[in-house]
Amino acid sequence: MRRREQLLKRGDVSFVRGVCPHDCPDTCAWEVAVDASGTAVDLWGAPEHPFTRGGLCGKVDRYVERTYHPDRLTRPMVRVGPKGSGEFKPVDWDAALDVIGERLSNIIDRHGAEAVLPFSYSGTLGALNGEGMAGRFFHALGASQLARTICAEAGSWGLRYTCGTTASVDSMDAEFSRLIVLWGTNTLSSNLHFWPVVLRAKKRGARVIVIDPVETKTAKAADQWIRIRPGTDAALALAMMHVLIAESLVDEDFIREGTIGFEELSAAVEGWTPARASEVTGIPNDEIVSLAREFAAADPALVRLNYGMQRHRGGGMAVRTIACLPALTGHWRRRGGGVLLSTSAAFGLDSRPLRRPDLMPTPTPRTINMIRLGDALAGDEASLRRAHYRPRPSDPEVASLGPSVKALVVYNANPAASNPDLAKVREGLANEDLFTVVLEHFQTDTADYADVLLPATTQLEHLDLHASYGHLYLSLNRPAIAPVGQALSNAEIFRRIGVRMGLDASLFGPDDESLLKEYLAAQASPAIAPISWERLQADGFARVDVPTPFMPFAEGAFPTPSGRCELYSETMKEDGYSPTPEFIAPAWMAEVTPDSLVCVSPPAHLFLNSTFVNVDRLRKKTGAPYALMHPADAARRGLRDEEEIAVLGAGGRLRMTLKIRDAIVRGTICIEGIHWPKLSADGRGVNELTRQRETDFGGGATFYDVAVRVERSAGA
Ligand SMILES: Nc1nc2c(c(=O)[nH]1)N[C@H]1C(S)=C(S)[C@@H](COP(=O)(O)OP(=O)(O)OC[C@H]3O[C@@H](n4cnc5c(=O)[nH]c(N)nc54)[C@H](O)[C@@H]3O)O[C@H]1N2
Ligand SMILES: Nc1nc2c(c(=O)[nH]1)N[C@H]1C(S)=C(S)[C@@H](COP(=O)(O)OP(=O)(O)OC[C@H]3O[C@@H](n4cnc5c(=O)[nH]c(N)nc54)[C@H](O)[C@@H]3O)O[C@H]1N2
Ligand code: SF4
Ligand SMILES: [Mo]
Repeated sequence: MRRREQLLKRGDVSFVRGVCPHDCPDTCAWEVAVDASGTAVDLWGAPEHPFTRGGLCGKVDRYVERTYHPDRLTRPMVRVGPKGSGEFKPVDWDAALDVIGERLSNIIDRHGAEAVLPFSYSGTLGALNGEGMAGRFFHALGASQLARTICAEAGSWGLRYTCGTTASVDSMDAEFSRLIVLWGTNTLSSNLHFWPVVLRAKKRGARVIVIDPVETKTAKAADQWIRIRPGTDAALALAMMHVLIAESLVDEDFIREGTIGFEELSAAVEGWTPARASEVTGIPNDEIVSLAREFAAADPALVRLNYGMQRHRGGGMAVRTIACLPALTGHWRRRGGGVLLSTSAAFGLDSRPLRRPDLMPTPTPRTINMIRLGDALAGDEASLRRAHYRPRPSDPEVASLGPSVKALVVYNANPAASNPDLAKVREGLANEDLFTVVLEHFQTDTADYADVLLPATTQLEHLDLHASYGHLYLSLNRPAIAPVGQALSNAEIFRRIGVRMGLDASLFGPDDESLLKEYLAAQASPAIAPISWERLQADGFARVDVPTPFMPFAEGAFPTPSGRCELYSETMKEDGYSPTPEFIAPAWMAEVTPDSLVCVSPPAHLFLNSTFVNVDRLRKKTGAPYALMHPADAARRGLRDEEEIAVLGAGGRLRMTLKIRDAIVRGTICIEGIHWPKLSADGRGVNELTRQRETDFGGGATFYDVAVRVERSAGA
């Protein structure tokens, strides 16, 4: 806090409370220092926030630098060069809105409103500038709906089938755990502020185990690293349950009162001996047995599971299987025990008052799965059919396909870097027939394909309200500075486009503050109802009103159809799945040949998805893209450390440097992301290698489930 004290002495600096907008579980509260000229000079984590505790991360520490970056988009622009060339000329807002209003209206007249597709994800998690106002606009328009599946669907469905909700425990209660299993998550990079909680638990004597194909920073800092083959987590969990049941390490009372389907589960895990799981996962037999025993003995154990194991064909079933573990051992009874994925459901926020789905026409417009953007834009019927959202095997094929996509409006997302099957995405975006509007801070790979490129404000410049998926605090972000250049908030941009298109201005509210106040006031959830706007303004954040400790399943009551933890789920059966846990082999297993490897591509420490890649200092520290490979795999191919290699996948060929380390499971390579293709030497990105294939539950993305080949680069 030296920075704060020094600035306080200057006297001409004021401090504005806000919150980090990024898609990160930590949702840090921050304070921005603004000088007399209205310029932000610094920012830091709010010291009084129980989860933030005064520190941001290495990325967001650079948020002021990113905000005033010389490449910031500051004026609306229209395309002058060929599609994808990134050549634009600045125009004023009126002219830009004229073009958008006219083109969208023409498209709707000729093809219907479903020909317009919004494309967005989590560039900001703000209630208003995320999907709040955009949702309202696209609902009123009757545009196609987008299934926002790129990140978290498989696991959410897996937990809901099993426990009825994703709201399970308070992340801060991990302090009271005796065994923390960090399963498919790189805490020190992607959930940094959970680490101090882990350390507090360690001080009380807890052990920490990381289950990951890669020896990440987190794995290095843990007591034990269990190296697992990608996509095989369900097999490990099945074998753990096999041991728990075979050795009578279960909590019979909890099973009787708090679960249904123990008999069926026992039958399902009977054949899953540790020896069989060892063959599938690559984890030694005795390591599996001792993990199960240690899990049972810990009083209590917590599985902090995140997204790593979800990005595979069987990702949903993997999470569903792991979620059964604490019900067998009764860990839910004790503070700090259970399975924790996301805390957001505990907020009980109702997004409808902002997004207004009631404005949609009937029948409701079709829904397109975002991970199939490439298919959605391809223009042929078979591809469009595949792009329709069908999250479960029981979902029938759609009867009517609807029109081809003629207009795409992208905000809070960078699909030309972050979507699977980039070649197909680029091909779709390059179609001269497609009218594309992009709202952005920077000229990303996606922005290069825009017909109209609009400058959006950053979190320093607009008002918003934030829930969190990593803790239990609701936060208000107050604007600290005036918009940079002519940037406008997403909310204001959609308000203006809506009015231009002849929608009733009163639909979009008088201003952002009134909308957010109304939204908060409309919340019926008992967790939110006691939190007033005034309190958020004064304090910046407030804990949702749930009990401390938050242990919703402690008595064995779960919000499932049976009211219990469903080891056997009738709903799953109806939806077309096995009602009991099972191992669904990852897609790569059927594809690997003797010379191929499976490729995982988790986030780089200093990037936030594709954000911050253009902040020079962070990109230089991260270095150019590289692939991590086990020494045995490298030796077989005659490859040397630090040499140039080519990685070949379904959608193309990437050049990068090879790093040979004994820090990854054999048969796997790891390429951290998400670098901007346009800033990489070969103009290509890691998602050239990934495919438009859904997870078992919820139609999620399978980024870490691809087979690739690696060879010495021809250019080397
Ligand atoms: N610094 C930083 N933080 C971030 C992000 C970022 O880009 N950068 N992104 C944010 C977002 S949007 C998200 S969704 C989260 C994601 O953060 P996490 O939940 O941590 O998930 P991932 O980073 O996808 O993967 C975590 C780990 O899972 C491993 N893994 C891959 N496949 C498997 C598998 O089959 N089984 C197991 N057990 N492990 C596997 C990877 O090697 C990786 O180390 O992080 C958020 N936080
Ligand atoms: N290979 C591989 N691919 C992945 C992943 C992986 O692990 N491996 N992770 C996947 C996951 S989990 C996710 S969540 C996705 C996310 O992938 P991306 O779409 O790359 O997400 P972000 O980088 O968070 O944000 C996207 C854009 O939103 C913009 N933005 C931020 N705030 C605002 C705003 O207020 N207004 C407007 N108009 N724009 C704003 C930012 O400038 C940024 O360019 O990537 C997925 N892709
Ligand atoms: S990205 Fe995550 S860790 Fe970094 S400041 Fe934002 S919320 Fe905190
Ligand atoms: Mo994500």
